[in-house]
Amino acid sequence: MRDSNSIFLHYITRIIIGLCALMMVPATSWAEAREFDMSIEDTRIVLVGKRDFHTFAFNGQVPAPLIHVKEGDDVTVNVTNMTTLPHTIHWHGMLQHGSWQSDGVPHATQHAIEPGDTFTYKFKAVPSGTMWYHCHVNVNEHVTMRGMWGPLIVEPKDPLPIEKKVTKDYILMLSDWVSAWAHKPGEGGIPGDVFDYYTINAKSFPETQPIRVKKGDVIRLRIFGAGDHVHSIHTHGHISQIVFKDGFPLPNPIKGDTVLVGPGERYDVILEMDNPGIWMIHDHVDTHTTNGDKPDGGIMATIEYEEIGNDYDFYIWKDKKFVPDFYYEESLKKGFGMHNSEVFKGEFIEE
Ligand SMILES: [Cu+2]
Repeated sequence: MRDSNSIFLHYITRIIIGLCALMMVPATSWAEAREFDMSIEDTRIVLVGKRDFHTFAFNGQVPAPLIHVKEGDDVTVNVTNMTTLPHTIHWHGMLQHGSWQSDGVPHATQHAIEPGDTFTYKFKAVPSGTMWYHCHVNVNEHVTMRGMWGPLIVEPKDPLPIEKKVTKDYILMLSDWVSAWAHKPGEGGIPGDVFDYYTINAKSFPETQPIRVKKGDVIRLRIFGAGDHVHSIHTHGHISQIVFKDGFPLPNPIKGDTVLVGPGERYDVILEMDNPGIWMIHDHVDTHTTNGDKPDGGIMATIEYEEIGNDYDFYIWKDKKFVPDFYYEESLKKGFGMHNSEVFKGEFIEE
């Protein structure tokens, strides 16, 4: 015969088991299956002024659409090649455990996707962090100066305390261009090339945009080396704290005022907006701040505080038309999925 204690224990045990089962629900439902369709299109984009470029653009935009998923998601991407040259997509940073044939490398993991064909990539979004995707065919041309790159942000299951403080999130993809090849698709990107245009998200100053903040914001700059050169990104008036390298948290974040970003690398830099003003953020490789042979161009922008405004007669962007989402800040707020952005859309080129 059971005494009242053992009956009590029996029920308590069942309640605990029940609670544990409930707590496991979020663990299993965190990751989801997501499927996206993407095309590659011959697309004309303008870097600055009249400097246009023939690109092979993902969904007709440079940079490519934001793909924003959760750590552990099962991602499927159907890629249709509408250009006249072969391409692939390499998911840069994804470990591809058990899915090496989705790594996107011609002659190693797949046949390149021929014009008119569709290829399906399937992989688990692991690890989390600031990742990206790019073509892996003739990378010297297709990645360097045909705009075949975009951000892949994998949201971590357990964000760091400092990430939770971030109020504004921005993506800056740095790239370098050789205008001699602008209208020669299928050629270029060779040793000896003279690089003469430098861009943030495929625009050169003054056609870049200000980063608009207010005092108290904590901003995260996700900086990508998407091109062929090394960039030294200097921010005036603030401490740049490098928190992640290639998506991985640094055991001891590095403080500085410049961040050196090499080809393929990503750095997540977190800055406290504690100094109202108008501040430069620019490449300190000085020749990267030119357009062609003219100074005051390339990789330059400003941080503008709401409290300060922009109505100063000395300020070059006094009357500038503000274009939201230039740093994907709106796309990043849209939740998980693939987000095209009108800001980066080029013009379809009929072949
Ligand atoms: Cu390609």
